[in-house]
Amino acid sequence: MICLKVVIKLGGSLITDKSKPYSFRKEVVIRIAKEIKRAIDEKIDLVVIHGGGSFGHVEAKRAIDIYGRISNETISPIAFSMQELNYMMTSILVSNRIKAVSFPPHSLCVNLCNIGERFSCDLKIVKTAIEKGSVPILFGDIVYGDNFCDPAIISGDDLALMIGSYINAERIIFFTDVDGVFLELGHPETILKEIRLNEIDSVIKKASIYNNVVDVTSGLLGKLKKTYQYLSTSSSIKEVWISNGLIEGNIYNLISGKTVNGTKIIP
Ligand code: IP8
Repeated sequence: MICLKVVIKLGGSLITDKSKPYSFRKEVVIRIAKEIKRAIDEKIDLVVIHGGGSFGHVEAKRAIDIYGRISNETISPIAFSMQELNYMMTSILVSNRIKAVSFPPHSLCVNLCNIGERFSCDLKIVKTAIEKGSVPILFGDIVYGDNFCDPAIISGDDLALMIGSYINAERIIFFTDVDGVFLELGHPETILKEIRLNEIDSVIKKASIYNNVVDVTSGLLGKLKKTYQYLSTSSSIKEVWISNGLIEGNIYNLISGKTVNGTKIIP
């Protein structure tokens, strides 16, 4: 029997409707839970991370509109919005007999304000939870600033890569609402099926020019950039995938070690 260690990130655009504040895609998440359950029954150690979608991002924008920046006053409303979303996610996983246990990142991580290593997270409990047979569930969150540092938003993308490296996962999978990374958006034929680590830089440059992207730290190009940082230092991670979680079967197949249409990034 195979025994894979896998980290998945369920993007906010997959589990919520980003065009409407506080709208949870319950039917999509129920289907996702069934696929997860089917995969982990095949003896897979899994960590689930989810994004903020129309919960955390809406609340973060509201907080910035009021206070002008992410400050200590904004911690409670942003953290609460994410815990509301996480409660709905965890409820559906648990009612599908997945042993999900939630670990809010604001109680594990702090913002260091360093340019290199921005966040410090104590992830030991996540490893312990896996060893005890649980499925840890975490989410993009707001975290306190260390000493005189301001709080900051830690994205689920960062957490997925950080936890994947920490637990020595073989596969990290980003499920979004698109099929993968395209050199040119709106041109399905430009999908990149496989990207090698040493090609990431040139892919980011080409894709930014084609798509007129200035900020490559967010979205799919941000995922590529972050993947580069983690993949170049982790020896366990063999594959990072970006795939469409709205397509039935993709979640089951990728968690259980199979391949699907999407973008695969390899060392
Ligand atoms: O959607 C953001 O997480 P992400 C979380 O993974 C908040 O970037 C609080 C906006």
